[in-house]
Amino acid sequence: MTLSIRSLGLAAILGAAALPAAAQTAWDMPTPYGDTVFHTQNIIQFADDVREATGGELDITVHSAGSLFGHAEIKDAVRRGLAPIGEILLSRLSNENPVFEVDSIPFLADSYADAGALWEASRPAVEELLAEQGLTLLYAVPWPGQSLYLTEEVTDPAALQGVSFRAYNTATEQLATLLGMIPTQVEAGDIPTAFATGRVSAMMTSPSTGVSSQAWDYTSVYVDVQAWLPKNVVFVNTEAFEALTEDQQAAVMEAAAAAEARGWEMSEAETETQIAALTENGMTVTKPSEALSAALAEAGAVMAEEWLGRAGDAGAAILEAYEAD
Ligand code: PCA
Repeated sequence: MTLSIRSLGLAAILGAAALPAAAQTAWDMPTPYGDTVFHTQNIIQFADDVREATGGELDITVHSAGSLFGHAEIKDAVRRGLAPIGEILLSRLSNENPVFEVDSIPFLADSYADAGALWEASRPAVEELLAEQGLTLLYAVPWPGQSLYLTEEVTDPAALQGVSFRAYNTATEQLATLLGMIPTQVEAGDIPTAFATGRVSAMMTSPSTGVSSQAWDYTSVYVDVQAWLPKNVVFVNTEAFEALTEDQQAAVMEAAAAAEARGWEMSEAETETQIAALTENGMTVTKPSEALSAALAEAGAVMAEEWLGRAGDAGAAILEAYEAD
């Protein structure tokens, strides 16, 4: 008797387990920046939204801070299907096409309104170039404006001559060179070590990255220029995306649109709070001198012209659409 009840229970459990379960998909998502960075927090929310909207059918695991693939490998990893989805700094692809770099030209779009207009003007071209590689763009979110971190106050731009400068893409390398500095590429996560070991002694980045890398430990002056707002992009391997059900695809697109809107708001809100955090931690927050502003503006103008030369008709079309906005 006992035995038969037990068998019955077992049969019920086995029966339940044998029910056709909804297809479960698990996606690993490599990202370059650390967990405390607002981009990463936004992505974690995106993954939660997707999980909820699909009733747990699509489960995205975020691997932050380059822990699954390094920043330089993420795009190709997703293109080759080694990871179905990922995030990078868009302008890191400038060696493939100058169109990817338009958001890193100093002073071309240095407010959220302008950065939004520039993204609207450049998004179709970016989308198309990624699509050619089997990648589907999901969304883009800008970093707060890029400002100068120095070990001492500089009013005369001549004082920058020979300073070793931390770069994160070719545009920041070019800017450093135009100002007479010596650029070295350093990933965001390696900034503290690069300063501590004397490899670099100046950088231009957002207040967000200044705070996440504790810039007050190795620089003392923040010069608030907010010269450009470079974007991170999130994209998916198109084949992996198309393997999802239609409902799942719609859920991903909806969560992506929400993440884009939320990310732009987070970014803008961070600008002030993270500058305040730099002050609280003892940094001197200053405005650039007239001479320094002029030197930066001149470098920006040189870069804009040089970029247009490289980007040709595609570049001109983006600038035209941007200016028409
Ligand atoms: N932080 C990233 C890119 C731009 C930014 O604000 C970095 O410094 O690497």
